[in-house]
Amino acid sequence: MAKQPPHRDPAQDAPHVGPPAHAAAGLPAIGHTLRMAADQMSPGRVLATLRKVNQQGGFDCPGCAWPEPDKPHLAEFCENGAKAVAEEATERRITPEFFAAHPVAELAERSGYWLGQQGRLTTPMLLDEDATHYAPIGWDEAFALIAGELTALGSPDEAAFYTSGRTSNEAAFAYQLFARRLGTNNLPDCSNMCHESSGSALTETLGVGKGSVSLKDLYQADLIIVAGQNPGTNHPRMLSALERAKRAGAKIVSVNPLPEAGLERFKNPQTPRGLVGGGTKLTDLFLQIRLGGDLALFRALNHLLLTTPDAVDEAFVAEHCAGYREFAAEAADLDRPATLAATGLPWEQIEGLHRLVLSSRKIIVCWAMGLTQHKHSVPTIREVVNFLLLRGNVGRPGAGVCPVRGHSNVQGDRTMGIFERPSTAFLDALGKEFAFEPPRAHGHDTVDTIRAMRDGRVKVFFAMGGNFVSASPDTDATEAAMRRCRLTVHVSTKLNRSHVITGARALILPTLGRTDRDVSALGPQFVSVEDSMGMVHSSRGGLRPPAPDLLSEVAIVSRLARAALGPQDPTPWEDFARDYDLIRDRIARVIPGFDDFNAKVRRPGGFALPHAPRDSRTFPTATGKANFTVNPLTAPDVPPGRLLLQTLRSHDQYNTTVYGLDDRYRGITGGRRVVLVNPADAAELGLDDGRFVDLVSEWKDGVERRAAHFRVVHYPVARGGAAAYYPETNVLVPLDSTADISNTPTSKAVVVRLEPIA
Ligand SMILES: Nc1nc2c(c(=O)[nH]1)N[C@H]1C(S)=C(S)[C@@H](COP(=O)(O)OP(=O)(O)OC[C@H]3O[C@@H](n4cnc5c(=O)[nH]c(N)nc54)[C@H](O)[C@@H]3O)O[C@H]1N2
Ligand SMILES: Nc1nc2c(c(=O)[nH]1)N[C@H]1C(S)=C(S)[C@@H](COP(=O)(O)OP(=O)(O)OC[C@H]3O[C@@H](n4cnc5c(=O)[nH]c(N)nc54)[C@H](O)[C@@H]3O)O[C@H]1N2
Ligand SMILES: [Mo]
Repeated sequence: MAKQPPHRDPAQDAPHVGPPAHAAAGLPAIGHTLRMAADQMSPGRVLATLRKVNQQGGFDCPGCAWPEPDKPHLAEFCENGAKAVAEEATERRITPEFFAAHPVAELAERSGYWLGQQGRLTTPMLLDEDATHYAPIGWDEAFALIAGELTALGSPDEAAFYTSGRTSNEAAFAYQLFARRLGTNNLPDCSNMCHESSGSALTETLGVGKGSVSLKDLYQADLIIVAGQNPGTNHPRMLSALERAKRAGAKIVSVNPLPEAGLERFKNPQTPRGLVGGGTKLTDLFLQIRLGGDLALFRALNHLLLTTPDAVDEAFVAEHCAGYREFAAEAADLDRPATLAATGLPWEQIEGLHRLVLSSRKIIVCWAMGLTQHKHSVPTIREVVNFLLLRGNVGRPGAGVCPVRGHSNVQGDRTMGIFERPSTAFLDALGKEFAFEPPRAHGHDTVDTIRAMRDGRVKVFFAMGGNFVSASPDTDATEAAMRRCRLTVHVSTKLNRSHVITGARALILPTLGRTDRDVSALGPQFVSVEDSMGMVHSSRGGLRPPAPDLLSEVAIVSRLARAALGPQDPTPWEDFARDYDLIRDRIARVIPGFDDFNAKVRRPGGFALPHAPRDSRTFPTATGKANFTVNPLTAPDVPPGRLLLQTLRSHDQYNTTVYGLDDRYRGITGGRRVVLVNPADAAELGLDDGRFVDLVSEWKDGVERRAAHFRVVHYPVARGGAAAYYPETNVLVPLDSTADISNTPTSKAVVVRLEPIA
């Protein structure tokens, strides 16, 4: 088994701890942005690039999926978006000489940070069987090699096609078509580890697995509850929207085990007040909930609403909802001690929120990974839906569900059919358009793909972007599974760990990113993306690509499809690669809401996809109504002497891409191997601040999972919980510890013991 990269290189990882910040952005963010960008690019390129982020006619920020306002600010990007752009637009290059100089075994010992710092990939590279180094390979040879391996499989289901959420709509549509023409629904994606719990809960209850609000709704809301999300770091532009809502009179409640600086106060760098003044206080009520306590909180709120006269919108419930009677019967009782234990909140705070709810006509609940990565995530989000339905807060202005998506096009990829469990309607439409019979059996999601590779049932692993071995749970198990494959292939912009933990043979196929100019034989092409609020718009990169013969993702899929499916396949792959309009014409015919796609996508600002609950209060569920559900109280069970660990993001990373070693708002600099522990818990465990510990995860399979050498930081996290960064801690997340129904790894709930290092 591959050794994990060095546990601690004192020069690289020596965390310093200062006081956490109480406000986000402001002047320091601007300075930080420019320094990071200048590190990767010349000043002219910095300006040329940042000027085009999120502007009409420019490119979609490869950072998060937060929507652009109608009239984008001249600098409609944020510190962290700028880092994402700089990471991609860097002028550093990885050439064949780099691979000749570094054996793969050596690269596997390097940190992910180091790998990412080497620059953009420029040449297709092959690691042949028993070779020690990657060597250059031509594009045609590479496609022939993959086609050969695919053809040799006993069944197309022995291949899996992963997608990370940056892939454009056009590339995603072509990619899923290729997989299905080949004959498999094995289309795992990063969403399986991300908002799958939201999709599952929302599809069952509302009939659409996406958010129901637009930016305009946020500006009109009376109350916005932000639960399990750290927008100051992960969706910084959301703070501008919250600020605007706040100034229009909204109250904001944050529900989080950590006091996150961005939610406390926001210094908008686009306004004079934000640059030199005190900024805007955002949070009116902070509920410092225990990890996994949200189901208990929303159940308690629902109980209070049900027992308050006139609190329920009875007309809405009668006309639009099903399952109310069963739900109300179950929620009539409240186990107050269990609620207090699960939430860790004083009862008065829950009552305080109840009062705020009663005085608010229009309510929005926003959430992200703090709600989706628990064993009971689907019931938790269903209970959030119950809460909103009770007072008719779905399908009218200023109200609704707002799962805040992660990757910039993760929502669009799913809309395009990147899903291991596609609907019958989708497959029927796809089959009709392309005159074939798509496979009907469900495919593997991310966790099942790992199991299948481990068991030898999947032999070819192909990834459209992402960093599968570092993003997936149970790093050692996942790496062992990858190594069992016949062939692993990565279409990537940057080098990462998944390229050096390989199957018997491996390919790296370099590709264009969002910022790069994409010119086909026909001329300049553009792509499209869908944001977290269902707006679709175009994205056009403007930079000279890092190497002359880089292919776009669309071109890679098209040429691979031709090689693997043969000349007899009637799909016009060559035309698709030349002219993305032709792909969009097909999307328009297969996917609802995309009619007239080519015209609508050219409108400034793009267009909104239909959303039945939002648009017409109709609910395409099994009952034809919005469904109340019964969700018994459950909360994580942590044995004495143990803590529940959540794995989260620092301010200087984008998922597995580490930009730097600081987490500015949390006061941590110069290192990432830290574990945040409440001082009272630390005292009970006898752990002084500054002590070094190993994190050891305890799971019922008895396997010891250990992440070595973390500095204990006394930090105001909710009691009983701890926090440390992903991906260093993925080694601790057991493969089989997943959410019920959605099968999402429980990245926010890992039982650990902290073993002091002598
Ligand atoms: N700069 C930057 N931007 C990003 C990303 C990035 O890595 N860097 N990643 C992108 C992606 S793919 C995603 S999915 C999003 C992720 O966005 P977030 O979900 O904000 O990311 P996390 O860092 O995982 O933070 C989880 C938050 O939930 C809280 N939390 C954890 N457990 C619980 C719980 O049980 N209950 C409650 N109420 N809160 C809890 C944590 O304290 C933390 O504040 O961001 C996207 N944007
Ligand atoms: N423990 C723990 N694990 C987690 C999470 C957690 O909170 N805790 N979060 C989960 C979540 S929410 C997510 S979304 C996943 C993320 O999982 P992934 O999406 O698989 O991981 P990323 O780190 O975003 O992928 C980064 C790589 O994508 C490639 N890339 C970047 N841009 C492009 C592009 O335009 N095209 C192509 N082809 N490649 C590109 C680069 O090579 C880069 O190295 O991780 C999950 N894993
Ligand atoms: Mo995500």
